[in-house]
Amino acid sequence: MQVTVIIPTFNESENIQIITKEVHSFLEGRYDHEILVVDDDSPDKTWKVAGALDKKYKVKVIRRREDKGLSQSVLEGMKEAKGDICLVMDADLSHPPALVPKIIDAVLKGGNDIAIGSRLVKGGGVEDWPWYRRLVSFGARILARPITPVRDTMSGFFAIRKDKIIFNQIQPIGYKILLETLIKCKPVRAKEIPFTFRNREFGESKLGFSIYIDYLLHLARLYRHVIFSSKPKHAQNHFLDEGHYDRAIKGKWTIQKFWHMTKFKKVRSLIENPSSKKIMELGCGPGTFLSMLKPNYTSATGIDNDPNQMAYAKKHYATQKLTFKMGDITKPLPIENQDIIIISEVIEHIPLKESEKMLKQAKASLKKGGSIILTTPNYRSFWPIIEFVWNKMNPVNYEELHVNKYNMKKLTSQLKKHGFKIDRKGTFLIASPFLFFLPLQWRTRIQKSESAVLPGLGSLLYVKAIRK
Ligand SMILES: Nc1nc2c(ncn2[C@@H]2O[C@H](COP(=O)(O)OP(=O)(O)OP(=O)(O)O)[C@@H](O)[C@H]2O)c(=O)[nH]1
Ligand SMILES: [Mg+2]
Repeated sequence: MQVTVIIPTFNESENIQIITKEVHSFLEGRYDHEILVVDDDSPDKTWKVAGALDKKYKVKVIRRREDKGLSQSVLEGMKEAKGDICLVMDADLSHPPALVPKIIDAVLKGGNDIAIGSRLVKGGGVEDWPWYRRLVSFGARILARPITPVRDTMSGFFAIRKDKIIFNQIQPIGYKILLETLIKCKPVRAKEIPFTFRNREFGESKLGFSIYIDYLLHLARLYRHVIFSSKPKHAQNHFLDEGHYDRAIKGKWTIQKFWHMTKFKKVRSLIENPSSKKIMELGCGPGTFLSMLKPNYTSATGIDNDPNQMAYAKKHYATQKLTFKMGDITKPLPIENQDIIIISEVIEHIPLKESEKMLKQAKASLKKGGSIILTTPNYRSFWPIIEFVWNKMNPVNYEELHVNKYNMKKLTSQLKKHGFKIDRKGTFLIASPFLFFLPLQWRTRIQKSESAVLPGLGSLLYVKAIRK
Protein backbone atom coordinates (compact mmCIF):
# COMPACT_ATOMS: atom_id res chain seq x y z
CA MET A 1 0.00 0.00 0.00
CA GLN A 2 1.25 3.51 -0.81
CA VAL A 3 -0.26 5.78 1.83
CA THR A 4 -1.78 5.65 5.30
CA VAL A 5 -3.39 8.86 6.51
CA ILE A 6 -3.24 8.95 10.30
CA ILE A 7 -5.76 11.15 12.09
CA PRO A 8 -5.45 11.29 15.90
CA THR A 9 -8.72 12.23 17.53
CA PHE A 10 -10.22 13.13 20.84
CA ASN A 11 -13.84 14.29 20.83
CA GLU A 12 -14.00 15.06 17.14
CA SER A 13 -17.26 13.34 16.23
CA GLU A 14 -18.44 16.25 14.09
CA ASN A 15 -15.16 16.88 12.35
CA ILE A 16 -14.31 13.27 11.66
CA GLN A 17 -17.12 12.82 9.18
CA ILE A 18 -16.13 15.90 7.21
CA ILE A 19 -12.39 15.29 7.23
CA THR A 20 -12.54 11.63 6.20
CA LYS A 21 -14.92 12.42 3.37
CA GLU A 22 -12.71 15.22 2.06
CA VAL A 23 -9.42 13.39 2.44
CA HIS A 24 -10.89 10.34 0.76
CA SER A 25 -12.08 12.44 -2.17
CA PHE A 26 -8.52 13.71 -2.73
CA LEU A 27 -6.95 10.26 -2.46
CA GLU A 28 -9.41 8.00 -4.25
CA GLY A 29 -8.21 7.01 -7.68
CA ARG A 30 -4.79 8.54 -7.07
CA TYR A 31 -3.22 6.30 -4.47
CA ASP A 32 -3.65 2.94 -2.90
CA HIS A 33 -4.54 4.22 0.56
CA GLU A 34 -6.22 3.83 3.94
CA ILE A 35 -7.36 6.33 6.56
CA LEU A 36 -6.49 5.38 10.11
CA VAL A 37 -8.39 7.17 12.87
CA VAL A 38 -6.60 6.75 16.19
CA ASP A 39 -9.05 7.69 18.90
CA ASP A 40 -8.41 7.89 22.64
CA ASP A 41 -11.77 6.38 23.54
CA SER A 42 -13.50 9.75 23.16
CA PRO A 43 -16.56 10.28 25.38
CA ASP A 44 -18.38 11.69 22.35
CA LYS A 45 -17.81 8.32 20.59
CA THR A 46 -15.67 9.60 17.75
CA TRP A 47 -14.48 5.99 17.35
CA LYS A 48 -18.02 4.83 16.70
CA VAL A 49 -18.76 7.55 14.17
CA ALA A 50 -15.49 6.84 12.40
CA GLY A 51 -16.15 3.10 12.43
CA ALA A 52 -19.35 3.61 10.48
CA LEU A 53 -17.38 5.27 7.66
CA ASP A 54 -15.30 2.16 7.04
CA LYS A 55 -16.74 1.02 3.71
CA LYS A 56 -17.51 4.45 2.37
CA TYR A 57 -14.14 6.13 2.89
CA LYS A 58 -11.72 3.25 3.64
CA VAL A 59 -11.55 4.25 7.30
CA LYS A 60 -10.03 2.03 9.95
CA VAL A 61 -10.29 2.83 13.62
CA ILE A 62 -8.00 2.17 16.54
CA ARG A 63 -9.83 2.71 19.81
CA ARG A 64 -7.24 3.24 22.52
CA ARG A 65 -8.12 2.70 26.14
CA GLU A 66 -4.69 3.00 27.72
CA ASP A 67 -1.72 5.32 27.68
CA LYS A 68 -3.69 8.17 26.20
CA GLY A 69 -2.06 11.09 24.45
CA LEU A 70 -1.61 12.65 21.07
CA SER A 71 1.95 11.51 20.40
CA GLN A 72 1.23 8.00 21.64
CA SER A 73 -1.75 7.84 19.28
CA VAL A 74 0.25 9.03 16.28
CA LEU A 75 3.02 6.57 17.06
CA GLU A 76 0.58 3.70 17.35
CA GLY A 77 -0.95 4.75 14.04
CA MET A 78 2.48 4.71 12.42
CA LYS A 79 3.16 1.24 13.74
CA GLU A 80 -0.16 -0.09 12.47
CA ALA A 81 0.06 1.70 9.12
CA LYS A 82 0.11 -0.52 6.04
CA GLY A 83 1.27 2.29 3.76
CA ASP A 84 4.87 2.97 2.75
CA ILE A 85 4.18 6.60 3.60
CA CYS A 86 2.49 7.83 6.78
CA LEU A 87 0.71 11.17 6.55
CA VAL A 88 -0.35 12.69 9.86
CA MET A 89 -3.00 15.41 10.11
CA ASP A 90 -5.44 16.88 12.64
CA ALA A 91 -9.12 16.06 12.53
CA ASP A 92 -10.35 19.61 13.01
CA LEU A 93 -9.85 20.80 9.41
CA SER A 94 -7.00 23.10 10.41
CA HIS A 95 -4.94 21.26 7.82
CA PRO A 96 -6.41 21.60 4.32
CA PRO A 97 -7.26 18.18 2.82
CA ALA A 98 -6.66 19.64 -0.65
CA LEU A 99 -2.95 19.83 0.16
CA VAL A 100 -2.68 16.16 1.09
CA PRO A 101 -1.72 14.95 -2.43
CA LYS A 102 1.00 17.61 -2.70
CA ILE A 103 2.53 16.55 0.60
CA ILE A 104 2.36 12.88 -0.33
CA ASP A 105 3.92 13.53 -3.74
CA ALA A 106 6.83 15.44 -2.20
CA VAL A 107 7.77 12.13 -0.58
CA LEU A 108 6.48 9.65 -3.13
CA LYS A 109 7.81 11.40 -6.22
CA GLY A 110 10.02 14.21 -4.93
CA GLY A 111 12.58 11.97 -3.27
CA ASN A 112 12.12 13.53 0.17
CA ASP A 113 12.16 11.49 3.37
CA ILE A 114 9.69 13.84 4.99
CA ALA A 115 7.39 16.61 3.75
CA ILE A 116 5.93 19.10 6.20
CA GLY A 117 2.91 21.33 5.89
CA SER A 118 4.48 24.61 6.98
CA ARG A 119 3.10 27.93 8.13
CA LEU A 120 6.52 29.50 8.11
CA VAL A 121 7.74 29.24 4.55
CA LYS A 122 6.74 31.73 1.87
CA GLY A 123 3.02 31.38 1.14
CA GLY A 124 2.14 29.83 4.51
CA GLY A 125 0.48 31.39 7.53
CA VAL A 126 -2.20 31.24 10.20
CA GLU A 127 -5.76 32.49 10.14
CA ASP A 128 -6.36 35.27 12.71
CA TRP A 129 -4.66 33.90 15.80
CA PRO A 130 -4.77 36.06 18.93
CA TRP A 131 -1.46 37.73 19.81
CA TYR A 132 -0.75 35.44 22.78
CA ARG A 133 -1.06 32.30 20.68
CA ARG A 134 1.28 33.78 18.10
CA LEU A 135 3.72 34.71 20.85
CA VAL A 136 3.69 31.25 22.43
CA SER A 137 4.10 29.62 19.04
CA PHE A 138 6.99 31.98 18.21
CA GLY A 139 8.74 31.25 21.52
CA ALA A 140 8.29 27.50 21.11
CA ARG A 141 9.72 27.65 17.65
CA ILE A 142 12.75 29.75 18.58
CA LEU A 143 13.66 27.28 21.31
CA ALA A 144 13.68 24.40 18.84
CA ARG A 145 15.53 26.24 16.09
CA PRO A 146 19.11 25.44 17.19
CA ILE A 147 18.53 21.70 16.99
CA THR A 148 16.84 21.46 13.58
CA PRO A 149 16.88 23.49 10.38
CA VAL A 150 13.17 22.83 9.76
CA ARG A 151 11.18 26.05 10.22
CA ASP A 152 7.72 24.84 11.26
CA THR A 153 8.68 22.28 13.88
CA MET A 154 5.32 22.80 15.60
CA SER A 155 3.35 21.49 12.64
CA GLY A 156 1.15 18.44 13.08
CA PHE A 157 0.76 18.02 9.32
CA PHE A 158 3.45 15.90 7.67
CA ALA A 159 4.19 12.82 5.62
CA ILE A 160 7.16 10.54 6.23
CA ARG A 161 8.48 7.40 4.62
CA LYS A 162 7.70 4.59 7.01
CA ASP A 163 11.15 3.04 6.55
CA LYS A 164 12.68 6.26 7.91
CA ILE A 165 10.88 5.95 11.23
CA ILE A 166 13.15 4.48 13.89
CA PHE A 167 10.46 3.20 16.22
CA ASN A 168 12.69 2.25 19.11
CA GLN A 169 14.11 5.78 19.22
CA ILE A 170 10.86 7.72 19.36
CA GLN A 171 9.61 8.54 22.84
CA PRO A 172 6.03 9.64 22.62
CA ILE A 173 5.94 12.45 25.09
CA GLY A 174 4.24 15.80 24.72
CA TYR A 175 2.36 17.11 21.76
CA LYS A 176 5.13 17.58 19.23
CA ILE A 177 5.62 14.27 17.53
CA LEU A 178 7.06 15.94 14.43
CA LEU A 179 9.90 17.53 16.38
CA GLU A 180 10.59 14.21 18.10
CA THR A 181 10.66 12.46 14.74
CA LEU A 182 12.99 15.05 13.18
CA ILE A 183 15.51 14.79 16.00
CA LYS A 184 15.40 11.06 16.56
CA CYS A 185 15.01 9.74 13.03
CA LYS A 186 17.13 12.43 11.34
CA PRO A 187 15.46 12.34 7.95
CA VAL A 188 18.02 13.59 5.48
CA ARG A 189 15.83 15.19 2.86
CA ALA A 190 13.04 17.36 4.19
CA LYS A 191 10.73 19.71 2.35
CA GLU A 192 8.39 22.32 3.77
CA ILE A 193 5.22 23.04 1.83
CA PRO A 194 3.29 26.21 2.66
CA PHE A 195 -0.29 26.16 3.95
CA THR A 196 -2.61 28.40 5.92
CA PHE A 197 -3.67 27.01 9.28
CA ARG A 198 -7.45 27.34 9.68
CA ASN A 199 -9.12 27.65 13.07
CA ARG A 200 -11.41 24.85 14.13
CA GLU A 201 -15.16 25.30 13.70
CA PHE A 202 -16.43 22.36 15.72
CA GLY A 203 -15.27 20.81 18.94
CA GLU A 204 -12.84 22.05 21.52
CA SER A 205 -9.12 22.61 21.54
CA LYS A 206 -7.06 20.36 23.76
CA LEU A 207 -4.30 22.89 23.94
CA GLY A 208 -3.77 23.92 27.56
CA PHE A 209 -1.16 25.13 29.99
CA SER A 210 0.06 21.64 30.85
CA ILE A 211 0.91 21.13 27.19
CA TYR A 212 3.30 24.09 27.30
CA ILE A 213 5.07 22.63 30.33
CA ASP A 214 5.24 19.24 28.63
CA TYR A 215 6.79 20.94 25.65
CA LEU A 216 9.60 22.45 27.71
CA LEU A 217 10.36 19.08 29.31
CA HIS A 218 10.29 17.46 25.91
CA LEU A 219 12.66 20.07 24.55
CA ALA A 220 15.10 19.56 27.43
CA ARG A 221 15.20 15.86 26.59
CA LEU A 222 15.78 16.56 22.92
CA TYR A 223 18.64 18.94 23.67
CA ARG A 224 20.18 16.28 25.87
CA HIS A 225 19.80 13.78 23.08
CA VAL A 226 21.38 16.11 20.51
CA ILE A 227 24.30 16.94 22.78
CA PHE A 228 25.10 13.48 24.07
CA SER A 229 24.09 11.06 21.37
CA SER A 230 26.37 10.15 18.55
CA LYS A 231 25.08 10.82 15.08
CA PRO A 232 24.72 8.37 12.23
CA LYS A 233 28.00 7.62 10.52
CA HIS A 234 27.29 8.51 6.98
CA ALA A 235 24.84 11.35 7.21
CA GLN A 236 24.25 12.91 3.85
CA ASN A 237 25.60 16.27 3.02
CA HIS A 238 22.28 18.00 2.81
CA PHE A 239 19.50 17.75 5.26
CA LEU A 240 17.31 20.00 3.23
CA ASP A 241 16.58 20.00 -0.47
CA GLU A 242 19.32 20.39 -3.08
CA GLY A 243 18.87 24.13 -3.47
CA HIS A 244 19.30 24.80 0.24
CA TYR A 245 23.04 25.46 0.13
CA ASP A 246 22.74 27.59 -2.97
CA ARG A 247 19.98 29.75 -1.49
CA ALA A 248 21.82 30.08 1.83
CA ILE A 249 24.83 31.49 0.04
CA LYS A 250 22.85 33.81 -2.16
CA GLY A 251 20.52 34.88 0.66
CA LYS A 252 21.09 36.81 3.89
CA TRP A 253 24.54 37.37 5.40
CA THR A 254 24.83 34.49 7.82
CA ILE A 255 27.96 32.77 9.14
CA GLN A 256 27.55 30.23 6.36
CA LYS A 257 27.32 32.87 3.67
CA PHE A 258 30.32 34.79 4.99
CA TRP A 259 32.34 31.60 5.10
CA HIS A 260 31.56 30.50 1.56
CA MET A 261 31.75 33.95 -0.01
CA THR A 262 35.21 34.48 1.48
CA LYS A 263 36.26 31.11 0.15
CA PHE A 264 34.82 31.87 -3.29
CA LYS A 265 36.71 35.17 -3.40
CA LYS A 266 39.93 33.45 -2.40
CA VAL A 267 39.56 30.77 -5.07
CA ARG A 268 38.59 33.37 -7.65
CA SER A 269 41.67 35.45 -6.83
CA LEU A 270 43.83 32.39 -7.49
CA ILE A 271 42.44 32.00 -11.00
CA GLU A 272 44.67 34.45 -12.80
CA ASN A 273 43.36 35.76 -16.11
CA PRO A 274 40.29 33.54 -16.29
CA SER A 275 39.54 34.70 -19.80
CA SER A 276 40.06 32.06 -22.43
CA LYS A 277 40.66 29.37 -19.82
CA LYS A 278 39.05 26.00 -19.41
CA ILE A 279 37.92 25.58 -15.83
CA MET A 280 36.57 22.48 -14.11
CA GLU A 281 35.23 22.09 -10.59
CA LEU A 282 35.14 18.69 -8.90
CA GLY A 283 32.34 18.19 -6.36
CA CYS A 284 30.54 21.32 -7.55
CA GLY A 285 27.28 20.68 -5.61
CA PRO A 286 24.45 22.91 -6.84
CA GLY A 287 26.82 24.89 -9.06
CA THR A 288 26.97 27.94 -6.81
CA PHE A 289 30.65 28.77 -7.24
CA LEU A 290 30.75 28.37 -11.02
CA SER A 291 27.58 30.39 -11.36
CA MET A 292 29.32 33.30 -9.64
CA LEU A 293 32.35 33.40 -11.95
CA LYS A 294 32.46 36.05 -14.64
CA PRO A 295 31.72 34.01 -17.78
CA ASN A 296 34.76 35.18 -19.73
CA TYR A 297 36.23 31.68 -19.63
CA THR A 298 36.29 29.41 -22.67
CA SER A 299 34.40 26.72 -20.80
CA ALA A 300 33.49 25.80 -17.25
CA THR A 301 32.41 22.34 -16.17
CA GLY A 302 31.01 21.20 -12.84
CA ILE A 303 31.21 17.54 -11.87
CA ASP A 304 29.33 15.93 -8.99
CA ASN A 305 27.92 12.51 -8.19
CA ASP A 306 24.65 13.69 -6.61
CA PRO A 307 21.88 13.55 -9.22
CA ASN A 308 19.66 15.99 -7.33
CA GLN A 309 22.36 18.62 -7.06
CA MET A 310 23.23 18.14 -10.71
CA ALA A 311 19.61 18.56 -11.75
CA TYR A 312 19.44 21.75 -9.69
CA ALA A 313 22.67 23.12 -11.15
CA LYS A 314 21.58 22.35 -14.71
CA LYS A 315 18.19 23.89 -14.22
CA HIS A 316 19.48 27.11 -12.68
CA TYR A 317 22.91 27.76 -14.11
CA ALA A 318 23.73 25.78 -17.25
CA THR A 319 24.63 27.87 -20.29
CA GLN A 320 26.44 27.10 -23.52
CA LYS A 321 29.77 27.69 -21.79
CA LEU A 322 28.86 26.39 -18.35
CA THR A 323 27.93 22.72 -18.22
CA PHE A 324 27.34 20.22 -15.45
CA LYS A 325 28.08 16.52 -15.69
CA MET A 326 27.23 13.66 -13.38
CA GLY A 327 30.39 11.83 -12.50
CA ASP A 328 32.50 10.07 -9.91
CA ILE A 329 35.49 12.31 -9.24
CA THR A 330 37.71 9.36 -8.36
CA LYS A 331 37.21 7.74 -11.78
CA PRO A 332 38.45 8.97 -15.17
CA LEU A 333 36.93 12.38 -15.78
CA PRO A 334 34.87 13.14 -18.89
CA ILE A 335 37.06 16.01 -20.13
CA GLU A 336 40.74 16.69 -20.60
CA ASN A 337 43.08 19.54 -21.38
CA GLN A 338 41.83 21.82 -18.62
CA ASP A 339 43.68 24.93 -17.47
CA ILE A 340 42.31 24.98 -13.96
CA ILE A 341 40.72 22.40 -11.68
CA ILE A 342 39.01 23.57 -8.49
CA ILE A 343 38.49 21.19 -5.57
CA SER A 344 36.98 23.25 -2.79
CA GLU A 345 35.99 21.65 0.53
CA VAL A 346 35.70 18.24 -1.09
CA ILE A 347 38.89 16.31 -0.41
CA GLU A 348 38.13 16.00 3.32
CA HIS A 349 34.94 14.09 2.50
CA ILE A 350 36.63 11.16 0.79
CA PRO A 351 38.97 8.60 2.32
CA LEU A 352 42.69 9.15 1.75
CA LYS A 353 42.90 6.32 -0.76
CA GLU A 354 40.08 7.82 -2.81
CA SER A 355 41.67 11.25 -2.61
CA GLU A 356 44.80 9.79 -4.18
CA LYS A 357 42.68 8.51 -7.05
CA MET A 358 40.99 11.89 -7.39
CA LEU A 359 44.29 13.75 -7.62
CA LYS A 360 45.53 11.27 -10.19
CA GLN A 361 42.42 11.83 -12.31
CA ALA A 362 42.63 15.59 -11.84
CA LYS A 363 46.20 15.54 -13.06
CA ALA A 364 45.22 13.50 -16.12
CA SER A 365 42.57 16.08 -16.98
CA LEU A 366 44.90 19.07 -16.65
CA LYS A 367 47.11 20.27 -19.45
CA LYS A 368 50.81 20.66 -18.68
CA GLY A 369 51.35 23.88 -16.76
CA GLY A 370 47.69 23.89 -15.71
CA SER A 371 46.88 24.31 -12.04
CA ILE A 372 44.80 22.79 -9.32
CA ILE A 373 43.24 25.03 -6.68
CA LEU A 374 42.34 23.28 -3.47
CA THR A 375 40.72 24.34 -0.20
CA THR A 376 40.06 22.15 2.83
CA PRO A 377 39.66 22.63 6.62
CA ASN A 378 42.88 23.13 8.54
CA TYR A 379 43.06 20.66 11.41
CA ARG A 380 46.01 22.53 12.87
CA SER A 381 43.97 25.61 13.75
CA PHE A 382 40.82 26.39 15.76
CA TRP A 383 38.90 24.35 13.23
CA PRO A 384 38.45 21.15 15.32
CA ILE A 385 36.78 23.23 18.06
CA ILE A 386 34.55 25.01 15.57
CA GLU A 387 33.66 21.68 14.02
CA PHE A 388 32.77 20.20 17.39
CA VAL A 389 30.39 23.04 18.26
CA TRP A 390 28.91 23.28 14.77
CA ASN A 391 28.40 19.57 14.77
CA LYS A 392 26.32 19.70 17.92
CA MET A 393 24.07 22.34 16.45
CA ASN A 394 23.35 20.66 13.15
CA PRO A 395 21.61 17.49 12.04
CA VAL A 396 24.58 16.61 9.87
CA ASN A 397 27.69 15.17 11.42
CA TYR A 398 30.56 17.18 9.97
CA GLU A 399 33.03 15.49 12.23
CA GLU A 400 32.30 12.12 10.71
CA LEU A 401 31.76 13.46 7.22
CA HIS A 402 35.30 14.78 7.28
CA VAL A 403 36.99 11.42 7.01
CA ASN A 404 40.26 12.81 5.70
CA LYS A 405 41.73 15.52 7.88
CA TYR A 406 44.42 17.86 6.56
CA ASN A 407 47.07 20.27 7.68
CA MET A 408 49.29 22.23 5.33
CA LYS A 409 52.14 19.76 5.41
CA LYS A 410 49.97 16.75 4.62
CA LEU A 411 48.21 18.58 1.80
CA THR A 412 51.32 19.93 0.10
CA SER A 413 53.22 16.66 0.36
CA GLN A 414 50.30 14.77 -1.15
CA LEU A 415 50.20 17.21 -4.05
CA LYS A 416 53.96 17.01 -4.55
CA LYS A 417 53.78 13.23 -4.57
CA HIS A 418 51.35 13.48 -7.49
CA GLY A 419 53.73 15.62 -9.52
CA PHE A 420 52.48 19.10 -8.66
CA LYS A 421 54.65 22.11 -7.86
CA ILE A 422 53.30 24.34 -5.08
CA ASP A 423 52.76 27.82 -6.44
CA ARG A 424 50.83 29.58 -3.66
CA LYS A 425 49.58 28.47 -0.28
CA GLY A 426 48.16 29.87 2.92
CA THR A 427 45.30 29.79 5.40
CA PHE A 428 42.32 32.08 5.94
CA LEU A 429 39.13 32.56 8.03
CA ILE A 430 39.84 32.81 11.74
CA ALA A 431 37.36 34.86 13.78
CA SER A 432 35.64 36.92 11.08
CA PRO A 433 32.86 34.48 10.09
CA PHE A 434 31.67 34.30 13.68
CA LEU A 435 31.54 38.03 14.38
CA PHE A 436 28.01 38.20 13.01
CA PHE A 437 27.06 40.96 15.46
CA LEU A 438 29.45 43.38 13.74
CA PRO A 439 28.61 45.29 10.57
CA LEU A 440 29.61 43.45 7.43
CA GLN A 441 32.24 46.03 6.49
CA TRP A 442 34.05 45.48 9.78
CA ARG A 443 33.93 41.73 9.42
CA THR A 444 35.36 42.03 5.93
CA ARG A 445 38.13 44.29 7.18
CA ILE A 446 38.95 41.92 10.02
CA GLN A 447 38.93 39.02 7.59
CA LYS A 448 41.52 40.75 5.46
CA SER A 449 43.98 41.31 8.29
CA GLU A 450 43.43 38.37 10.64
CA SER A 451 45.59 35.93 8.67
CA ALA A 452 48.48 38.39 8.86
CA VAL A 453 48.10 38.69 12.63
CA LEU A 454 47.79 34.95 13.25
CA PRO A 455 49.52 33.35 10.29
CA GLY A 456 48.81 29.71 9.68
CA LEU A 457 45.81 29.65 12.01
CA GLY A 458 43.08 30.11 9.42
CA SER A 459 40.32 27.49 9.46
CA LEU A 460 40.71 26.81 5.76
CA LEU A 461 43.86 25.89 3.87
CA TYR A 462 44.32 26.95 0.27
CA VAL A 463 46.90 25.70 -2.17
CA LYS A 464 47.46 26.45 -5.81
CA ALA A 465 49.70 23.82 -7.40
CA ILE A 466 50.96 23.53 -10.95
CA ARG A 467 51.12 20.36 -12.97
CA LYS A 468 54.74 19.79 -13.87
N1 LIG B 1 -5.81 10.39 20.10
C1 LIG B 1 -5.67 11.61 20.61
N2 LIG B 1 -5.84 12.67 19.83
C2 LIG B 1 -5.71 13.91 20.36
C3 LIG B 1 -5.38 14.12 21.71
N3 LIG B 1 -5.32 15.46 21.93
C4 LIG B 1 -5.59 16.05 20.75
N4 LIG B 1 -5.84 15.13 19.80
C5 LIG B 1 -6.13 15.34 18.36
O1 LIG B 1 -5.01 15.96 17.80
C6 LIG B 1 -5.39 16.94 16.85
C7 LIG B 1 -4.85 18.29 17.29
O2 LIG B 1 -5.45 18.72 18.49
P1 LIG B 1 -6.07 20.17 18.72
O3 LIG B 1 -6.82 20.19 19.98
O4 LIG B 1 -6.79 20.57 17.50
O5 LIG B 1 -4.80 21.05 18.95
P2 LIG B 1 -4.30 22.27 18.10
O6 LIG B 1 -4.54 22.04 16.66
O7 LIG B 1 -2.92 22.52 18.52
O8 LIG B 1 -5.22 23.46 18.64
P3 LIG B 1 -6.65 24.02 18.07
O9 LIG B 1 -6.74 23.72 16.62
O10 LIG B 1 -6.67 25.45 18.39
O11 LIG B 1 -7.68 23.27 18.79
C8 LIG B 1 -6.90 16.86 16.77
O12 LIG B 1 -7.26 16.00 15.73
C9 LIG B 1 -7.28 16.28 18.12
O13 LIG B 1 -8.49 15.61 18.10
C10 LIG B 1 -5.21 12.96 22.54
O14 LIG B 1 -4.92 13.04 23.73
N5 LIG B 1 -5.36 11.75 21.93
MG1 LIG C 1 -6.38 21.90 15.90
